Amino acid sequence: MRQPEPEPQSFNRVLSSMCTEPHPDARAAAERFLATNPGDPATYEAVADLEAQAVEGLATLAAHPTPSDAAGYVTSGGTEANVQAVRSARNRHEGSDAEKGERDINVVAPESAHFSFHKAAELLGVELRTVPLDDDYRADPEAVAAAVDDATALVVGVAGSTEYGRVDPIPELGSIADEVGAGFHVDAAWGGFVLPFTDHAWSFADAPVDTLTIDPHKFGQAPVPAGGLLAREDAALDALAVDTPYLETRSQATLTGTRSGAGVAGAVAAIDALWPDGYREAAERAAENAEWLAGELADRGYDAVEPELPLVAADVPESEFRALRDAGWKVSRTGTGELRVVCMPHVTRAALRAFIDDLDRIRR
Ligand code: 0PR
Repeated sequence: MRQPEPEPQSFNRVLSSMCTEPHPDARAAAERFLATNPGDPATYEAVADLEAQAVEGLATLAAHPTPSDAAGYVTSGGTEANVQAVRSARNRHEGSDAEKGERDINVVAPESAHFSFHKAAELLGVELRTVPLDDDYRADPEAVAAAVDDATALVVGVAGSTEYGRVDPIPELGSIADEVGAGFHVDAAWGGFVLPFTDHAWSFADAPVDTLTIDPHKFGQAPVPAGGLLAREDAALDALAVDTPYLETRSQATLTGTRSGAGVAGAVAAIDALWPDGYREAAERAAENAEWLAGELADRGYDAVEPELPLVAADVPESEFRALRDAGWKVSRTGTGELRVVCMPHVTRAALRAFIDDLDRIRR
């Protein structure tokens, strides 16, 4: 007998994810392009044109000086974008061609950097130097300055950290990278679609940013898979290109070969539908929800970390955390065990009220 189709994940009680319900236009666009491959642009021309639009849209969000000819592509996610940023910087680092393997190249990142940088370092044979944070979970510029040297190919700043939603001092980190001739990468994988509506300094306009990660499949409300890698100059992407003898196009800078045309089309449709007003509304609503939740948790005596971007962390005991999971809430924890709630667009005030009601019941 045929098994019933499994129900896809409902977002009702998902408070842990950095992904969200895609915009209906994005869902429809993704379905139309399911069988296309932007990795072969000479064959799949329509999706290749869409990818150029996606890059221009993302570059506009990230205040690239010339969005219409920004370099970049739609990746499979933030991990690929970060790996490629490290690879580009390694390949561009002075002397790296002649001396590969004979000299150690390093990447300096704050401890808050996403684990994709650890994957990158291992894959690419570079040393990852992680640097302690200040007492508000941001990169400490003095510690970064102490860690860099002339073998530093890349300095990383995080604009919207995975655990606490913090924005590193991006301009200061950019200056440090500049001083040692290193590249500078900003990971705005999650933060990139809310930061344009804040006064944080994070973008190409705010610092000497060489490459930047900004993912449509997170706050951009695009279907998975759609990450984004942007570069200030073509040279950053050229450093990734390999020859592709049997394709009509002569080279490929992406990490994967065949890629998701659905991801590309979905990203364009989401940006078309939501930039800027829809994203602004989503960002403002998320910020209000995060403030509200942090306040409710603090009122109940929990040690809640003041949200900077819409992400709330609070010291909730293990037993209560378990009981919330048992009640069906998808919540996660920081490395040090704090409850972590990501106020994505699908997270409504009503859902957060129900969550707090369940917490009150558990505490009784
Ligand atoms: N950079 C940042 C700042 C991120 O937060 C993430 C993902 C990435 C890069 C990597 O992006 P991809 O997953 O698209 O490759 N952050 C994770 C996520 O939400 C972390 C995570 C995973 C958090 C599971 C909670 C959780 O339950 O996918």
